[in-house]
Amino acid sequence: MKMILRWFPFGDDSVTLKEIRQIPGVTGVATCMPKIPVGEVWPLEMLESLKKEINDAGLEMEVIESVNIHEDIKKGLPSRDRYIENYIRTLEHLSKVGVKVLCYNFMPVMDWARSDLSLELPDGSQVMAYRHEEVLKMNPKVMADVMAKKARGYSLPGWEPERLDAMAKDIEFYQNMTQETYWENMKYFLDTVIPYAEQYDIKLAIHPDDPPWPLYGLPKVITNRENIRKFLDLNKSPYNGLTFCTGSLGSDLKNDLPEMIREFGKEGRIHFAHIRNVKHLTEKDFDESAHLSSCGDLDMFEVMKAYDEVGFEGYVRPDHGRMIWGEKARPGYGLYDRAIGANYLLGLQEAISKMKTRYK
Ligand code: DNO
Ligand code: MN
Repeated sequence: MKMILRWFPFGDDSVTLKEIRQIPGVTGVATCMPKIPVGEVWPLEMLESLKKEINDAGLEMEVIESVNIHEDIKKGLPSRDRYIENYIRTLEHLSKVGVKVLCYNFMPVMDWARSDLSLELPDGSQVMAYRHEEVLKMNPKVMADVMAKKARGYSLPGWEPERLDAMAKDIEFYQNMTQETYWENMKYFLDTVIPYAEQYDIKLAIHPDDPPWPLYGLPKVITNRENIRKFLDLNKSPYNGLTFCTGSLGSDLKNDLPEMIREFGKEGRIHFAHIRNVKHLTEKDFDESAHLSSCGDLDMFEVMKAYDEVGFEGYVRPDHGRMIWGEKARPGYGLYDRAIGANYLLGLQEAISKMKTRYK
């Protein structure tokens, strides 16, 4: 497996490429183009200069996380064809700069949800946290109504009424759509794009929904073994694969992660592994924790052993870390805890593979 770290370009990250290069065993980054509006083509020249910057720092740019999917594609609107065409052109450009894996998600309206981006634990570290009841109260539909009544022209930054209104309208749209239609829209996207992914030799790797259960009546599809099987069967090309995120899928304790890694990994459908741990307070309330097995509910030894068993040769990154040692960084994406995580995972991997070959 190739160990990489997520890195945000164009001065958007407090962590530098030079620092990433100094983490033992890390050979590249997963990066993105945050300035390009969703649905537009990523310009080749920008990708070329980004690749040069990353390569000059001694790192590889073989993974992109993410090229986001325009909402019209998820909604199945007639305008989706134009956005899918743009997606394909972006794929073509990515192939020209040697990208091998593209991570994306197919979550409606919003990416992952948390109630707290910086919850302080007794040891002084800060983590992202999820409290189900609080997240339910953040429902943009409800918030939009409350703001309309109370705002009188003022609003908190990021909670502007227009923004909430638009989100509320989107949510309503999906509430009137059956889950089956959502799956069909997904299939339409995959069947159009995957032949190009094959041609350009870029593996598509969908990220699971986070949390892996329904919120605000929105469809959630990449949540468990059964649904992932259904997703992989929508288009059976090996280029239609997974970003297997232990933190997202592990938020539902019913998911047997090592078993799922063995099943999908054996079939060559996992292209990118996100590894992080979660600690549950109740069935649906959890804190993101340090990577170590003893710090959370997930058994990282079993996770790494499952990857070893299936001969996983894809990319792996330590997912969200805690904020420690006074670091000020993007929540989940500080340097220190992710560096510790990467080396813990590499340590497990070394032990597992040497036990196998040296002490049969
Ligand atoms: C959380 C992260 C995600 C991921 C996006 C990919 O587990 O890995 O935010 O980056 O969902 O599109
Ligand atoms: Mn993840």
